[in-house]
Amino acid sequence: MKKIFLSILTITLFISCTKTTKKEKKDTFVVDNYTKTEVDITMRDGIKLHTTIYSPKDTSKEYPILMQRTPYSSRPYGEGMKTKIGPNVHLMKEGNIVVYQDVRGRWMSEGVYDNMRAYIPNKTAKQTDEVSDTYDTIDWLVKNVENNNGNVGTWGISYPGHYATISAIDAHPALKAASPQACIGDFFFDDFHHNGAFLLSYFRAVSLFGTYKDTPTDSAWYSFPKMNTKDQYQFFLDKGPLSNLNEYFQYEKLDVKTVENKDRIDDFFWKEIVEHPNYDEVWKSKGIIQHMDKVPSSVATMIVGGFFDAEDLYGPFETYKGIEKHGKDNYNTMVFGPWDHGKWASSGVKNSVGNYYFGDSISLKFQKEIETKFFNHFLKGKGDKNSGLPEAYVYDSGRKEWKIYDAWPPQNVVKEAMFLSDNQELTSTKESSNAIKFISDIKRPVPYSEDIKTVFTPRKYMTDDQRFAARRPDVLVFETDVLTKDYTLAGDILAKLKVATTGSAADWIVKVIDVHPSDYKENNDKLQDHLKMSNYHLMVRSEVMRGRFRESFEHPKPFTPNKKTSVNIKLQDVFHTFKKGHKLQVQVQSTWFPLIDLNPQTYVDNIFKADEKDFKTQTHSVFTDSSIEFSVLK
Ligand code: PG9
Repeated sequence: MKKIFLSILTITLFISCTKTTKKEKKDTFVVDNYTKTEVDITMRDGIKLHTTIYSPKDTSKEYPILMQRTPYSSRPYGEGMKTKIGPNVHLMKEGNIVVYQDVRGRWMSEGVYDNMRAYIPNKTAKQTDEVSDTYDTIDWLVKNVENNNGNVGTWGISYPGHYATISAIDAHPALKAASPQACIGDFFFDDFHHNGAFLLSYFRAVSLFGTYKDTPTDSAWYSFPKMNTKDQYQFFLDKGPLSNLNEYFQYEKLDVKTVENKDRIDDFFWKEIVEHPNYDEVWKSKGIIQHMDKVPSSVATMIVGGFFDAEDLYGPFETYKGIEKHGKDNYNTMVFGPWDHGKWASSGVKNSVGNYYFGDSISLKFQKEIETKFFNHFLKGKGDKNSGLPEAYVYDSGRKEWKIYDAWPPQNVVKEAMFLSDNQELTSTKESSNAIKFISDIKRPVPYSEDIKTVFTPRKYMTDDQRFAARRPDVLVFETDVLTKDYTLAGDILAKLKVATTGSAADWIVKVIDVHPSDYKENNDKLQDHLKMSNYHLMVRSEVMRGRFRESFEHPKPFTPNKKTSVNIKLQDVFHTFKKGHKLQVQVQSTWFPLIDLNPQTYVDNIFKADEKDFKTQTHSVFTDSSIEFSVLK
């Protein structure tokens, strides 16, 4: 017995030592193979941007420069080194010069930060923006970094993805490849707003970008409002009007104790959000999609996104489509997989979004066979259009398989309408134009998630089971019969609602759901305990339209009470096969809390300044000549 115990102990010790050695080995690759230098590169206006350069120790050959510009820091500064550098481990191990830069006004860089700093066309010699900062940085790098081969690539996810898009505008001639990934296109349609509704679920993230700093710093100068609860639904319901959140943006009162001046705001980003509720020049000037005509054909682009990305969907789709539209001679491709925000960079084998499992090694395959190939072709290889990569590499989230197309959306897509008919039916023909009514109770708004939690940014809800909502009287449900054959959506979805309200303001939310059969069994270890995949109502796509913006995001207007009114909502592209035996379901509702803020349901000029008295429960109607126009793959 004793011998057996000792041998088990020996084996256990051996395994743990091996693991430690293996883990330590993996984590020292950068230290073993790269040197790190930090420089402050001077921009044309004299501001210095802190730049960290990882160069291969093997100086017998030349390497491209892979650069990421970020507001999230190039840490570690000084002694330490990152354990992973570059877009993925393959590019790290093959050897590239990898550069990280703190953008103007962030972390160790000088200057004043501006969220989504507006691009200035035809700048004077001393005018600067992120395009000129990128140009000046690349110019310095190719002239000063040893062993570089004169070719530069940029990449980044989310905000860094936005700066990768920026890099391609009026690009430096050394820039040969850019991969904007989950790239922010416009803060009125990405992240903080969706079609004018404020993402209340981003409440804690505001301070990340709205706290002033006037000197370079290697440690965080901002802090986050303390909610002191795990129940964000109740927290925000109790808070009431958005103006009650101002007190969280008075720096010395981030942990709210007493409130002197209810309306004082120190956070410059919260101030911007509050003072600019409409799509005015402030937001317009910061949107980058309008400048996709300034991406020269000398820069190859690969736009990457996740079909279930809760943060940035508008950005990557519109960036790809914008370059397609203007850059007829550009090499411009897209990759969209079954991912949430940035998951394609994960080293994990199992690919799930929330409760829903898509398969193994999906991210790893992308990193090895697509992303690495893209950069090597344009930075080390021939650099012509024969990259061997497809125009569109997209994952059918219903069939759970990759497909390639020579255009996105695919050419063999047709628009097909389904009508929101009586008896909770989705029908291919308009049956009537009756009004289906529901009470939109601002004291009991529809939750966007069943989970009791507080988020920094929303994520998991994108594939959450929607049965909890389907069983509420203020969520209208419409569905097909059980499908007798596969039905594939490939492209955007346009909800053409005919609605009315007893009030003068309302939000409209549309969700497209894949209802799985009751005998569906693919349970997985990510599934929350109270759920089973049997009859799972998978949310495939969802979107909100703040009704005041139905005709114009710049010039909002009230509803006339009880008047039938058209509200169109564009839902971002999907690629999903509703398989035979499943049903396609559409849900329509008017609150989605606290993903988005509560609409007072009476018209006020600025919801961020609404009072308690403005919030009223109303009765809304959806008419059965409302339709949903799908992009159907034939
Ligand atoms: N787009 C993401 C984000 C922006 C702003 C706040 C929080 C998240 C991102 O950059 O990850």
